[in-house]
Amino acid sequence: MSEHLTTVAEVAVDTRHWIGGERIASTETFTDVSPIDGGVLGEIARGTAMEAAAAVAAAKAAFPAWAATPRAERARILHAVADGVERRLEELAAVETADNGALLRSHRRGVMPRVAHNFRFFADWLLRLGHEDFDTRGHTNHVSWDPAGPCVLITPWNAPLMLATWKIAPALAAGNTVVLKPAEWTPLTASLLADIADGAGLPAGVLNVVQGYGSEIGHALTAHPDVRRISFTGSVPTARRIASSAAAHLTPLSLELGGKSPLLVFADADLDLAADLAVEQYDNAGQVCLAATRILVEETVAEEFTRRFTDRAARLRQGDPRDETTDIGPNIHRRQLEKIDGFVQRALAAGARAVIGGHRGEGQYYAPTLLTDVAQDSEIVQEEVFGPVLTLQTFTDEDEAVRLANGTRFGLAATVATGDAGRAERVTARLVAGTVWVNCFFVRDLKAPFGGSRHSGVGREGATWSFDFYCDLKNTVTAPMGGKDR
Ligand code: TXE
Repeated sequence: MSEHLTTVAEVAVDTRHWIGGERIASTETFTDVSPIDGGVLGEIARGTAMEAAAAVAAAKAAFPAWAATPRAERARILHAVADGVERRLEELAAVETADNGALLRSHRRGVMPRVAHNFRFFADWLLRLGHEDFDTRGHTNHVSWDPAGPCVLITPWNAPLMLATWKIAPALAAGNTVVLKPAEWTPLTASLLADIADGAGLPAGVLNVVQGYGSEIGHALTAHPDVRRISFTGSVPTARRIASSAAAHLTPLSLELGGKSPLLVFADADLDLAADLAVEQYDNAGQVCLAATRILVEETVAEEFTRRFTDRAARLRQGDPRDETTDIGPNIHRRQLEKIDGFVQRALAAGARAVIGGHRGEGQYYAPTLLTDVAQDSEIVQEEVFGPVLTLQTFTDEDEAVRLANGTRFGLAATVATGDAGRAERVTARLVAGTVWVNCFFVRDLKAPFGGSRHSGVGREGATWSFDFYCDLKNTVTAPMGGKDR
């Protein structure tokens, strides 16, 4: 094991479940391994239907009191959780990097501060959440945001604590209780968050964290009759499984799924900016749902764009994610690496050309790859790879650009590089995507709705949209008291 790999022993992450304010072990465990060097990080409790039932029961028992807690008090506790995250920021960043291999500097400076912000934002939004009462023929309509009950949150490994707290913060702010199941490849920071929430005064049972495999405890949670909401971020096949188990009890679902987002580069674009935006898609080793993995370039500038892109890509430093100078870390898991390489090798065999990369690196790293000569209906253009693999296609006019951009089953995001404001307006209006960026990428505000169209998801998260999902909206119509005018 590398000498500065953070081990569980060093940071004292509890590897058991957190249910009803207590640490609970399982009879079986699974091994959590670091993608950096394969070092063992811990033996994690492998939950079953039994722990799923216990966690939902704890969430159900804690619900009435938490739902009845005044908004201001709920908001105060969520701010205290954010304080706790900030106090333990270094530890959270180090553990997350050891567990998922993403850059330590991003965790320190970007991700973990955003985790704290998630709690602050939804605590503050709760306090301004309201509806105008209105009158209907002398009757008063009053709309209230009633908490829904226990929520099951199932999260992935590419941005573990960030994505979990996008869900936890609004769910708790709304007055719900939560059972979180983090991905089995990255179980650690969720466990730390349970300690932080406990220290911040969140009552027992309001936040429960269970560990284990999706097909075991994950499935049991989503099929549980007492669960009132399920929010999931992950892959399309898993979303289908969750939707079918949720169907038994008609449990409302929010699904944030994958993407195959385009970056459209028009001839009138600032090509340096466009090349910077393209290279940025290798961030987090390409394991970003929003990544614009399909570069679509206007034919007349394709050669020049490619030159500027490859110049920049050649300067990327791949290596240990704990080093300040590293740009790209390892991929999450050996299985994921094999999956990435499978996509690339099949594309090459089908006639694609690797402008850069096209092969594995050492250990659990994949060489940043750009493939060209790819057909629109090919697997590499249509399927999410979730690794540092981009494709490049050319177009001759706006219509063709939009047709290629919209030509997959996904619709999560799109990025447009152009120097023409009129074109930006025309093109963005025609793109099917939950988020469209013009001459920028990854600028994200919790005030905005976030989510995907088509197979990229169901529902939107952010600000009021999150509360819409996590609340049972109720309209109370009151007749004038003592009124006889019926
Ligand atoms: O995801 P899964 P995987 C995509 C990406 C990647 C692929 C596979 O393309 O290559 O998915 O990744 C839990 N009931 N994304 O297999 O299976 C599981 O335990 C309940 C895109 O790791 O979707 C984990 O907590 N839960 C993505 C979570 O689902 C179940 C992020 C996600 O795992 C379950 C991650 C079941 N039956 C992967 N089966 C994005 N949109 O950002 C699994 N889980």
